Amino acid sequence: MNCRKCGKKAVINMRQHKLGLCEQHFLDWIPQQTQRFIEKYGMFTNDDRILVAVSGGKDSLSLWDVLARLGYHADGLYINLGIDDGAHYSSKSQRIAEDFAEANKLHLQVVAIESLEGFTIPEASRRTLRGQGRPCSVCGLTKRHVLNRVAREQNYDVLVTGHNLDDEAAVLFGNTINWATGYLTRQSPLLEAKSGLVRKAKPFFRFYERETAAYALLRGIEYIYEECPHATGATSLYYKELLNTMENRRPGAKLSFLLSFLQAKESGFLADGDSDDSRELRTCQSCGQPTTAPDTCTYCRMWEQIRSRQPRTIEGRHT
Ligand code: Q46
Ligand code: ZN
Ligand code: ZN
Repeated sequence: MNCRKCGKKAVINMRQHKLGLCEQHFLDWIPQQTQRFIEKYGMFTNDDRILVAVSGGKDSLSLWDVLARLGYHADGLYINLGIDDGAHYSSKSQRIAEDFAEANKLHLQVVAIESLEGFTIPEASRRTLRGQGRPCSVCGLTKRHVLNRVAREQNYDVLVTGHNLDDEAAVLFGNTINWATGYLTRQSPLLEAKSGLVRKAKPFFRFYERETAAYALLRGIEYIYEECPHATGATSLYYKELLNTMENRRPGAKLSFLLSFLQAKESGFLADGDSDDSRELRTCQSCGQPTTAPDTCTYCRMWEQIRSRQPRTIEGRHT
């Protein structure tokens, strides 16, 4: 296939768009499309201060690169989770994020969970029954809390994440087969700010994972190839595989699954009654973040409990 713009040999063929592009035109196409999505969904403007959640992976670094190329004021936040047994996932991804920021003269701040709360995520996970031995539940809650807290305390207008179409379609698939209507109502490329929760946007939500990977590769962006070691066996990876099988049979299946859902939602498919957004938000007495709990938020209660417990042994007993 040849590039649709210049006729040179295409380096990427996007079957869902029936579009082939050469390197140069692909590297122009990604920012152009990103800008189109930002405007179409009213995500942010040039006047906004943007905080990018940077993990050191291809999606977040490509997103940060694209936003900088488009002239947005975008700073990065890297959260060190302390996942360092074996593959040194955290130290490696932090080094990659820092090198990227330095090379591109971008501002990156680093928050280490161990310095903030006294334990790394794996240590914390061993001290709680939450997540049944897997650290992802502790990790997810902690990341969401810290991202919102930093964005809010430092007056950022919007928090952006590098979620791509494969991520979004997998989440949608999981929520659909479980008919998790509360989550379905909230699944959106843009969540407006409300009661202490900052605005959240996902400017890459319409790009396939292979497109963000190709962008990082062609732009020469160094990123961490390895997944977090705790992602192995995650249900979301299984959903991604299923969706890829569908995509191979019918190019564009993932994109149409997500876009049709967003359209259906727009036209009132999920009535307001299905939303748990109407729950009243109060202020956590300990950290000042919004919560539906009457006094202390789930995050503060979880870390309080983690600090007061002894680690579990392999057999699950307390030492
Ligand atoms: S939640 Fe789980 Fe991820 Fe945290 S422990 Fe690793 S896999 S990083 S997106
Ligand atoms: Zn071309
Ligand atoms: Zn709290």
